[in-house]
Amino acid sequence: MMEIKVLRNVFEKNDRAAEQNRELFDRRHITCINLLGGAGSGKTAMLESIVPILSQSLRVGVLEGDLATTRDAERIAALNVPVVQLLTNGGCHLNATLVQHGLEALMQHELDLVIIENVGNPICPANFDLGEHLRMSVLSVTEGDDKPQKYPLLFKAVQAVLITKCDLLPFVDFDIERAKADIRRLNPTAAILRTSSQRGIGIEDVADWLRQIVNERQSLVAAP
Ligand SMILES: Nc1nc2c(ncn2[C@@H]2O[C@H](COP(=O)(O)OP(=O)(O)OP(=O)(O)O)[C@@H](O)[C@H]2O)c(=O)[nH]1
Ligand SMILES: [Mg+2]
Repeated sequence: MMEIKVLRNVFEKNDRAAEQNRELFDRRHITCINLLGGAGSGKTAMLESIVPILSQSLRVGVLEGDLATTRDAERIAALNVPVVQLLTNGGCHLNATLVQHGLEALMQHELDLVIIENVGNPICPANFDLGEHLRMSVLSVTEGDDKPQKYPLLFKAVQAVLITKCDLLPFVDFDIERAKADIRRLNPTAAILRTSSQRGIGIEDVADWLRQIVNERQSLVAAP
C-alpha cells in the first residue's frame, strides 16, 4: 500500500501549531490579525501608516513574512515597535510553526495587538491558519479590478478588504464599484475600505476599525 498522507500531515501539523498560537494569544489577551495580499500591494506601506496611530492607544507588535531580506522589518523597526522578520527561504506563504518561533521573540514584550504581514502572494497564504483571530486583505488598484473573481480565496474568509493606492485611480483602468460588488458577492460582511497610504486616505478608518476590534475583544475578556 502506498503512503498517501503527506498533504494531510502538512495541514494537521500546521493546524496544531495554529491552535497553540491562538491559545497563547488568548492567554495573553492579545488580538492577532493576518494581513494578506499580492506582492507589492501596499501591505507594509499600510502598516507604516496605521501603526503610529494604533500605537497611541495599543501596544502593537509585528511579524514580517518574506522570502528574503529584512527590508520590511527594518521599515517597521523605524516606527519603534517590536518586530520580528520571518524568512521562508523561498516558501510562498507563512506557516504556523514559523510564526510560533517568531512569537517566542515577540512575546518578550507586553502587547495588545499582533499584526502578521504575510508573504506577498494572493494565493497560498490564504490556505494556512496561523492562529490569527482576524484576516485583512489588501487589493491595490494597480492589480486590476478582476482580481476578486480570479483570486476568491483572498477575499472570502476575511473580515476586511483594503483597496489600496486609490491615489492612482485616475491613472489606471480600475472600476472600484465593480471590484466592491465582486468582493461583496464573495463576502457579504467584510468591511471594504478605500485607502491611499501615500495620501493618507482612509487611514484613520482602518486604524479605527482595528482599534474597535481589539477593544471589543478586550472587553469580552474583562467581562465577568
Ligand atoms: N501611489 C501609491 N503607491 C503606494 C501606496 N502604497 C504603497 N505604494 C507603493 O507600492 C510599492 C509596494 O509597497 P509595499 O508597502 O512595500 O508593498 P507590500 O505589499 O508590503 O510588498 P511585499 O511585502 O513585497 O509583498 C512601493 O513602491 C510603495 O511606495 C499608495 O497608497 N499609493
Ligand atoms: Mg511588505
